[in-house]
Amino acid sequence: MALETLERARQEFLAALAEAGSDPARVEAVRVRFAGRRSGMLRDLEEALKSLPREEKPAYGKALNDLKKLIEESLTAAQRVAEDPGKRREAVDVTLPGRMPVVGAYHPVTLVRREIEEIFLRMGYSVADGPEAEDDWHNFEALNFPPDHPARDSQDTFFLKGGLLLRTHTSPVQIRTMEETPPPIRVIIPGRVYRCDSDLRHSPMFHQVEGLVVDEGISFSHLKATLEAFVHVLFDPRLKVRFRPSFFPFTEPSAEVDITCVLCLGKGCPMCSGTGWIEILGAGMVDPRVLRACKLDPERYSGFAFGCGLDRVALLKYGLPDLRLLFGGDERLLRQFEGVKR
Ligand code: 2NM
Repeated sequence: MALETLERARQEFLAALAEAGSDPARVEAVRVRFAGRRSGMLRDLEEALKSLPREEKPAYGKALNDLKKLIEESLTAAQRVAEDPGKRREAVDVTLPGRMPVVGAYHPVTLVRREIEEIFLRMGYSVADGPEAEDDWHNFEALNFPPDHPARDSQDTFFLKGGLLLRTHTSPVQIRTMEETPPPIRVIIPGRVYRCDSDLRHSPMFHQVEGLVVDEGISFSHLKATLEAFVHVLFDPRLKVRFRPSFFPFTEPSAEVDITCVLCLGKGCPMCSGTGWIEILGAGMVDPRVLRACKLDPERYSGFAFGCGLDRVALLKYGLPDLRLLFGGDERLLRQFEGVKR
């Protein structure tokens, strides 16, 4: 019976002390209530010892001593913490495992952009960038787009208030480069571009990387060798590169560039629609009219340029089935690229 009283007192004390937290006044109130010299609970419990039957005294006395010790030590610790909250740090269990930080992953488009940047940096190019909101001159006019070209229609291009538009390719940065820096020019320009186009294969925002070389004596063979080297480093040295005649307003001659299908190595498969080839680049010799628009003398200088969709390259390189995976923001896609560095 008496021992139960001690146990109840012990629980009452621990609850009160926990309640008091590290507030000095409340810790002091707990001390007075339980360990106060004149009217504390310990004093009453000591008093009760005297009136116990002799045979109960030893057990009660021992339990009472234990309780006294617990109360005194707990109060001392609580008072220390209350005086200086910094001491609470002493109670931290340093052997507990830490909380793991959430580690991010590079987006596949970032990975291929950086890989392509490295390849061209090693070939002596610089990486340039420019505004995504462009004017008509840099996006169309200087690139020799005729006034009635369909790309200049609001069906295809996002026009902004104030006469600007969202660039439809990164070529305006090439124009700015030619306007601002004298040859020799060797640059690549990665970046976001925008077209009014949205279906399974097209996103209104996508990524491009374009390249430009301008110097005296630059020929189509420089272009071929450059793109072949690029494709061999980026994908596979076994790939063949094929140039098909094409047309762009800003290059003459122009070509569409195919590579051997990276999946079947030319045998023919669903990815290349059985042809064994995949189109990945557009390219050509910079049109003399474009050079002239940038105040460069086409009699002295010639250049080549090329452009490539980064998103498609990312799908090809990482074997992803669908463009929408790149822009869906699904963490489960990104987690598959954890630890992939570039
Ligand atoms: C392409 C394909 C072919 C290109 C041309 C120029 C410039 F500014 F020099 F005229 N920049 N980019 C170009 C040429 C881009 O992308 C498919």
